Parts: sequence; C-alpha cells; structure tokens
Amino acid sequence: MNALAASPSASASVSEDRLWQLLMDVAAYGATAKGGVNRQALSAEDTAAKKHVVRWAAERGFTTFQDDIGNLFVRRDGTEPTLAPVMTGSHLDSQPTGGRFDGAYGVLAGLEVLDALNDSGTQTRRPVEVVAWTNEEGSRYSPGAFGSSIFAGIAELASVLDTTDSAGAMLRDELAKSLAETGVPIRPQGSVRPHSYIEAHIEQGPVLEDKGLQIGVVTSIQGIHHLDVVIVGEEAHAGTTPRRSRKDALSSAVAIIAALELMTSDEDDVTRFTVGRCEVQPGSPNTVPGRVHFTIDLRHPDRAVLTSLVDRVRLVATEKAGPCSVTVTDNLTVDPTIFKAEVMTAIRQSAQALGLGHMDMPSGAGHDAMHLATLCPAGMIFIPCLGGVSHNEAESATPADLAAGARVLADTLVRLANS
Ligand code: HGY
Ligand code: MN
Ligand code: MN
Repeated sequence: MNALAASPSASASVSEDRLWQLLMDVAAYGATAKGGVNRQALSAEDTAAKKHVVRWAAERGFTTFQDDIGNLFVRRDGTEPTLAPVMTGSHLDSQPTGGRFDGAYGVLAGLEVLDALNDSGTQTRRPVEVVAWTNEEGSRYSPGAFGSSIFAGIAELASVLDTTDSAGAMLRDELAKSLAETGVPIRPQGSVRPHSYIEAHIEQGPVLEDKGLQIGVVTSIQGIHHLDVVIVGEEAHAGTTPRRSRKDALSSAVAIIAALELMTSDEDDVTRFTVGRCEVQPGSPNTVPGRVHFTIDLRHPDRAVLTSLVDRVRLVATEKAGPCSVTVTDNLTVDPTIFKAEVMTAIRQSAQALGLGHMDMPSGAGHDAMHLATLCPAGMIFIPCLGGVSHNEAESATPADLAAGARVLADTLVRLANS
C-alpha cells in the first residue's frame, strides 16, 4: 500500500469545539449521575445514540446502513465509489458504569473527520465509512465484540441470537427492536469489505499521560479468553447442616478463585486475571449455596502462555472443587493481534506531519480492531485519558487531545483512501 501525501487541509479542518460538543451530545444518552454513561448494547439508550448518528449523517447528506447484527455504517462516497472503502469507527455501547469516551470517541472522531473532509473540500478516491460496532463491551450480552466478529466472518449471527441478559431479555428480540427503531436500510453481511480500518480510542492506561505524549501508535492487542465457571453443590439448611457434610458451592468457588489468583500472579505483572461477575444461588442468607456461576477474563500478550494458562485454570478448578462439580466453558477466544507495519507507518507519518508527540505502544484493552485485523490491514490511534482511568464513570480526556487524535485520524484516512 503506497500511502500518498498527507492532506493538511483535512486535518486542519478538524474542529476541537465541534468534536467536544458531539461527544457531549452523545454522552447524554445513558448519562449517569456521576458523570459517566450506562449505555449497554441494544438498550434504548444505545439505540437512541445510534439514531443521533443517523440524524447527524442525514443532515450532511451521508448515506447510512445497518447490517443484520446492528452495526451502523455512515458512508462518504469517494471519486471511485466501487473501490473498497477505508473504514474507521469503534463502539457506542458502554459498560454499566462506563465513561463518556470509551468507544464513543472512535465513532464520533470518525464523524468529525467526515465534517473536516467536507469543510476542506477534500476528495478521496475510496469511500470512507464510519462504523459503530454492536456490543463491543459484552457486559449485557456475552461475548463482547460480536458485532465486529460477525462482520469479520469470525462468529455466526445464529450463535448469539438466543443469548439472554441478566433480566432474561433475548438478544434476537432486542436486536429486532433496535434495527427497526434505528430504521436505516440493511446492507447484506459480506457485501462490502474494507480496504483498511483505523480505530481511534482513549488509551485506557496511564502511559501517554505519564510521558506527556498525545498520540499512541498501537502495535498490538493482547490475547483474551473469557471463561464461565459453574459450580454445583447442594442447597441445605444453614443451621442444621454440619460443615463436613455440606456441598457448599460458594466455599468451592472461593477456594478455586483464591488458587487461580495465586496461579496467575507473575513477577512482571503481565498476566491479567479478573473475576468480574459472581452469581450465588439461591442467594438466601440461611441456605447453603447450591450453585455459583462466575466469569474469568484472562489476558496475556503471548498466545502460547495464554493457552497454557487456560489449561491450568481447568486443572485448578477441578482440583479445588471439593465435594462440588465444576464446569469451565471458554466463550471467547481472541488471539493476540499484531497490526500491519504499513498502517502503523501511515499513522506515525501523520503524527509527525502534525508535529504531535507520539510513541509505539501495545493495547492492554480489547477493541473491535482485533477482529477487523483478520479482514484487512488495520491499526489504532490512542490518545491519553486522565490517570489512565477507564471502565469507570470518572473517565476523562481533554478537548485538545481528543482533537489531536482526530487530526491524525483525518490525515491517516486520507492517505489510505487515496492509496
Ligand atoms: O474488555 C475490553 O478490553 C474492552 O474494553 N471491552
Ligand atoms: Mn472500547
Ligand atoms: Mn471498554
């Protein structure tokens, strides 16, 4: 891919105020009292945010599409409309106690770039499409990032339709409602394949802020496994049942989690082990728990290490289950992603052309780009966030950093769209 010269006018037309206003407008959907957002996948708030994007696009004459999993595409045509588009985007859904920038920044920075292309009269050979991927977070429906993984042909739509959320709402019903409510034409899955994909995102870590740099050229995304552990014991009376004859599912869960914490802790603190959800049934103070379901989020940059860690999780769970039975299900496996050198070069050239301090860096967080990278040359642009805090309502970023990332995005997209 021979990236052509930059387009100074496009990046110069990125407006810091306009982008900040758009971010704040969309942050209103699912806004929480503590200044964050609760805009979970396919919720009314998530759909309202998508409709905001559809109105934004219609006001500017851009065409919008959805696909059968609710991914939303905003298209700006190029001079050669049949060419594969350059895509950019991220996700509008959030964690239950999420921040205003995780995901939304990548979608709305893409829209700001479309505005800047129009303002500067920049034509591109290839169409440019901005995407809001469905359910990147995976907090309401598991697994996460299934919008982009279905688009990339990694997962099948049918495999997720019968998933239910904690209130029992089935994905197929919520998806049908959101598609109808968003009300834009459905583009058949697989009908458009991207030439390349760039995602702008807050770093969700402290490195850029600590180094006083505005731009991260992302080199890789660590591998991820999401496991479900279900332990089955026997419900019994808390007062009359002797400890030695109990099959206490929570006691076994505690023993397993404690052993896993130990097994996964490493000197250089590279392995990431998180139990984010634990459901105890029947959940009555005076009944010995008969069933426990907890989740494991396990990550490591090295594929072989991650695979062996998953094997050891299974062993430890069986060893520490005591009198209870245990099943471990692997419901998300994403190998480590290594981004293409030519895309990183294009991003680096843009940051240099704009005189912005930048560094190469890996991503600890997962992103839709990990699935797009299996489909086309992909890359990511990071900007700092306050204290590296994310998946937290206090998440924050400065208007200047948000605009700097959007300028690098504008410049990079033009390079790719004219290559
Ligand atoms: O879990 C992740 O890494 C992403 O933020 N959803
Ligand atoms: Mn994200
Ligand atoms: Mn996130």
